[in-house]
Amino acid sequence: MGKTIKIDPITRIEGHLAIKVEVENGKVYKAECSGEMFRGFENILKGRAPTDAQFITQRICGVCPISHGTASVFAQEDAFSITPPTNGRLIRNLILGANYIQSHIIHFYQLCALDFIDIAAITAYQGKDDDLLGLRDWVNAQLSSKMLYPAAPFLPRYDTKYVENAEINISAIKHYLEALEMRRIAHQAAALFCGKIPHASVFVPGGVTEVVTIDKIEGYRSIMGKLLNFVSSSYIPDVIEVAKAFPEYFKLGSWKGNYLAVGVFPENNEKTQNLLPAGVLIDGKFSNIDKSSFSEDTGSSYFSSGSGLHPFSGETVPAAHKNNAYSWLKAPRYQGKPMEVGPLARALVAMQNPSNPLAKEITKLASTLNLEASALVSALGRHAIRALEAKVIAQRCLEWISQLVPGEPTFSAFTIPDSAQGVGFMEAPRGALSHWIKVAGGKIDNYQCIVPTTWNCSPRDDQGTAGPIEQALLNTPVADPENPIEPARVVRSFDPCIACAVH
Ligand code: NFE
Repeated sequence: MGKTIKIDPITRIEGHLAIKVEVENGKVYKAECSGEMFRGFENILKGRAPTDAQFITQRICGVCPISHGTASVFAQEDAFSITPPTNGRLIRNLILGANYIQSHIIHFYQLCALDFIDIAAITAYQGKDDDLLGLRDWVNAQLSSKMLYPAAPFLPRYDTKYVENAEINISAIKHYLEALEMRRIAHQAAALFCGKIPHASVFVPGGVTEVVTIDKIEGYRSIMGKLLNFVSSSYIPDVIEVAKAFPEYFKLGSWKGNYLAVGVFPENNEKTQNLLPAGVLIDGKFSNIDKSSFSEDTGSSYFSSGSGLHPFSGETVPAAHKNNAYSWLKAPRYQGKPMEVGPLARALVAMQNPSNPLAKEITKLASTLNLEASALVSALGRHAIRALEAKVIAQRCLEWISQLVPGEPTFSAFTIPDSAQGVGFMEAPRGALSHWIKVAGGKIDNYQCIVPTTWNCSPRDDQGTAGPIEQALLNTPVADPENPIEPARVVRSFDPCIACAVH
């Protein structure tokens, strides 16, 4: 007799994602991903000035607002036929780069590491580090209190196997604390060029409204150097330690997937070349992106909107009591297929060109760890790629910062046509993001966001085909149904964000 396990919410911070798995003979044989809230941003945007969109859509999320702001101005640039000047393109890359790095660091340390690292090791810490001593004393005091959840967010936790080596645990806990500081300074670096974080004030179609000065260049360079150092000396080594302790997660979380990456960090003003390139892999076969191949099904979603619509004609009509629906996410499809997006998709696309910097880093790590290429398609593969990506982005940001020219323009002028449409393709940290805008009478006539987590946490489509995470969970072992750490580790490797994913 099978057992149903529901983990709700499963994300440590980012929104209301519930996972339901059916387990028989110790393995998952059916899974459902449910986004449990309605957003309605697409409806809020209708009838407004197009240039409101880059500010309103940033409020979708506090983690990846830069991606939404950028996708929005990219969509308008496509619609208005404009390109930014070089300074504008570089500043956007620099803001986004800092935002990516903080997102990856937070994902590993704050959202996932405690699934692997033994946080309880801190209770017996005998060293001299002030931060660790402070944490030890706080955790011990909490544990001896009568609070309902003492020492949250560290404890309680699943009763399972964690890293056993005390030195590795203590070092990772120290990095957990340092990661918070890294996030703070990454925000500071971005804010040098975008006014404030999380919701930046400088994005306009055609570039950014910030100017370039030597003090901003030097401030950014100094912070990015510190971030690169943390990524290289703490983040990547910690992921490797987790990988050594849990090698089975180079197999778990895989699926016979298709992959979509829409390209990010433009290397030219026309956005035809990207540091992390665009492409589609279906059944292992590579092709370029075709804008007409996108659609969203609503059969399993709490929407009465038409199903299978292209995003230019997408609708967002909530239907909270719809029969047979189980998610506030729609089911995005490319050529009718579910697609995994995110670091793994970016890596598989980048590896089509072995001289791509991310591809080179992955090849090096795979050889250090003696991994088969197939090991990348896994929960640990996603973690490892994210860490390497953070390094590649930080390195490239240090080059872009040197290419800024004080005094040169940072935006191009534009006019809003009476009628136009455009798409902004942009890789957010969690994967392929696209904003689709239709303008009529100079106002927003329709706006749809198809977001990374919508792809990954997609519910079943109208054909009954499960989404990527629903498929990646199949056959995941669950040793103890009271402590279902294995599906939690698999789902969290995708870094879901439900505030972004729902419509
Ligand atoms: Ni709310 Fe986001 C990213 C976007 S997620 S975090 O990255 O776009 O699906």
